[in-house]
Amino acid sequence: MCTVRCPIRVEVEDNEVKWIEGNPYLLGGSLCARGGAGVALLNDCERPQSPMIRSGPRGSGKWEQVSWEKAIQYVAEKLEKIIARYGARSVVVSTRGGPWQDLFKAFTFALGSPNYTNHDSACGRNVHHASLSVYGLGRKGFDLDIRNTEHLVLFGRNILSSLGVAEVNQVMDMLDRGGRLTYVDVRQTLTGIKAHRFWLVRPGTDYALLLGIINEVLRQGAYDKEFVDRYTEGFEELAAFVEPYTAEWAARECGIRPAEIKKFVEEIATQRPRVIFHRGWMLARYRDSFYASRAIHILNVLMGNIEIPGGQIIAKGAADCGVQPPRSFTSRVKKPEEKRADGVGWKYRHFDAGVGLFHLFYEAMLTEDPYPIKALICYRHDPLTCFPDPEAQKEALERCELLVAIDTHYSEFAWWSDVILPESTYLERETPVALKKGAKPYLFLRQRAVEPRFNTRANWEIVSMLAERLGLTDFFPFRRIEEIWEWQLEPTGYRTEDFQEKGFIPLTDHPILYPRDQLEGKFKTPSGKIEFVSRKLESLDIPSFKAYQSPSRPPKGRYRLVFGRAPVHTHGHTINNPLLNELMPENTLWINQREAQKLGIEEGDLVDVIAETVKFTVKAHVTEFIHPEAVYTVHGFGREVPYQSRSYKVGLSDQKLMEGLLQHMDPVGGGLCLCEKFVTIRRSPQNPKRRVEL
Ligand SMILES: Nc1nc2c(c(=O)[nH]1)N[C@H]1C(S)=C(S)[C@@H](COP(=O)(O)OP(=O)(O)OC[C@H]3O[C@@H](n4cnc5c(=O)[nH]c(N)nc54)[C@H](O)[C@@H]3O)O[C@H]1N2
Ligand SMILES: Nc1nc2c(c(=O)[nH]1)N[C@H]1C(S)=C(S)[C@@H](COP(=O)(O)OP(=O)(O)OC[C@H]3O[C@@H](n4cnc5c(=O)[nH]c(N)nc54)[C@H](O)[C@@H]3O)O[C@H]1N2
Ligand SMILES: [Mo]
Repeated sequence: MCTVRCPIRVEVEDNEVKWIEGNPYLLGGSLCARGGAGVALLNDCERPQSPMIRSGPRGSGKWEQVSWEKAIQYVAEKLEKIIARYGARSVVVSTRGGPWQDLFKAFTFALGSPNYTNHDSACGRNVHHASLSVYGLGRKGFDLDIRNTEHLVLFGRNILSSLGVAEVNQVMDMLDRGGRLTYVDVRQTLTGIKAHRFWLVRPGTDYALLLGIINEVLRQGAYDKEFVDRYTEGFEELAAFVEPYTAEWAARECGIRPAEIKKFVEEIATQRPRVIFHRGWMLARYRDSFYASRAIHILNVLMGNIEIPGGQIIAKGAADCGVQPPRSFTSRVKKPEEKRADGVGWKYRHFDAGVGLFHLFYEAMLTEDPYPIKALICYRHDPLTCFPDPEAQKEALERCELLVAIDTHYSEFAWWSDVILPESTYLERETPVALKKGAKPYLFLRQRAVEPRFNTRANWEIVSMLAERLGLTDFFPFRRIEEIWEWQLEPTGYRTEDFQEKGFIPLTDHPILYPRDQLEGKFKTPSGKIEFVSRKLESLDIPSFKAYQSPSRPPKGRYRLVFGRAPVHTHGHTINNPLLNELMPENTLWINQREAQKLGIEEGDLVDVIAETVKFTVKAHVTEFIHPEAVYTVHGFGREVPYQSRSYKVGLSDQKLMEGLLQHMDPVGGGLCLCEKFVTIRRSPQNPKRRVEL
């Protein structure tokens, strides 16, 4: 239902799911609406029920239902032809990241292609790269001990709506304990109304606010001098850089009061080191988000919140628990030495080459530079919903001879592709063993709760069939899940039965913290220290600090389009779920009251939201709790798959409005600047005429 993958416990009777709840040991039984709605996904007939091969032009909706043998044969033959003509490197495989990426990454390498990628340039890439530049550890390199913190500070991290159950539980416990919450957004949210302090800022000015806070922290001496002296590099340069960015200056830029920033810093001065500035994702969507994100990481370091309860705890792996890690599929293959077609690792040396940047493959498709890309396989990933400007994407996809979607739904990409390989839902399949890193690492896997309703297969079964047909059995000789589990688990000393009791295998019973006076070597930067001045960036002539540039204001009649999530939906793929659709069938356009008044728009009126060639008409939500420069909507709607009757053409699609943004990335962070679109708003002529009271 969502890539947070909250661990669940499922009750089954006669191959029917009767009850789904959060894992009692990890979540105390809690689950969100989406988790509970898994039952409706299972029995939903509006999902692909057998493999399908396109029989008309792309997107025409003409399909032939075929057997698995025929579908695998078709995909394999096409791949072989493409590989013979253009080389294995012309195949790109993308998945939604997460613990099972190992399987598909290994499959990509086994094919002989270096081009494995994922969704992240539209999600957390800037935050990830910023984290690497400061700590040498990626975005997931820390576990946040929110439960025990004194003060949680959130920049557009709408933690109670855009949620993971474990994190929500932690926040609620923290609030119950008397912890403080500060929330910064361009609109009010479910999280903001529980916060002690809510700052409504001008869109895109978080970097200014962060610089102002750093300036004030240094001015008040409200930082951990000992920690900074011992473990960091570049403090003098940081201090010199932030000098002009005073709290007064920042407050003006963001539209809040200067005294508020000072008071905030006075407060955290007494609470540190147990103060967490959440790294989030949202700050990855403006053109200076990489530097804003660095500023957040730097503030955490100034608080000295590393390796303490209530702070940021370096994520531990199996070795920290004295256990050998489970075997990975990538250990069975050699990574091809070829250059990546997205340029990451050679043309763009400052980016993490692990997954590269998906959107840059579109450029390679169009230009054939550095070489042609002819096949794209997407597993659990819907690029046409994930990336801006689907029409621009389709132009590039036209250059591909094979598009394969491995999905549980008709994604927008599946509908456009050549072959749909339907995966069994998470309730109907097993998954390989994975390791959850963190303060308390554990091993987990998924068991099949019920047998598949339709002619669908598990991810490992699909890989097994493809590997067999393509002669890649050295890489994937497995035919049964038990064989996979046993092979993976062998070095760990654990057995499959050990998952029975709790649904996971804890590798420790207490959080593991490194001694705070022995953190040398824990940061994987070139200097081994936390780098305020990044040696890697500087060696590539990229500055560690960037002068602030005020975001442009929208021209008259236009607004900055911002977006977010609703608690009951996951991106685009739950909109058609019968239960969740009932809870939230459509999205609306939030607009500031004064602006609405100028445009003659009242609550519930239909409004036209217009980009260049794209227009949507939806209901307006008029509120004083959104910045006048912004309009807001929930992402995922405006779908165009006719087989999904509940969601077909309902609501507006933010990504379709983002015309021209497909290659608009933060050049240093690699993230796409999804919040840099201005749209025109007007009251729709479709509204009934207003009666004039005489
Ligand atoms: N305009 C705009 N763009 C955005 C965002 C936004 O808010 N606005 N959000 C961004 C963010 S943060 C992210 S993370 C990305 C998300 O982008 P994606 O990762 O592409 O999105 P999802 O909808 O999570 O999942 C993609 C596909 O996985 C399928 N799926 C779900 N469960 C399973 C399963 O068990 N097996 C298989 N095989 N498939 C499954 C779904 O049906 C869906 O088609 O989008 C980004 N892009
Ligand atoms: N229910 C639900 N939960 C989810 C997901 C889901 O699809 N559904 N997806 C998961 C995923 S993949 C992700 S990445 C996370 C995302 O988690 P978040 O990043 O917390 O969530 P979003 O809802 O995308 O965006 C948060 C907020 O950013 C605000 N914003 C826009 N511009 C600015 C700005 O200039 N400054 C500030 N401070 N705020 C701004 C928006 O108004 C919005 O309220 O959620 C995860 N959890
Ligand atoms: Mo995301």
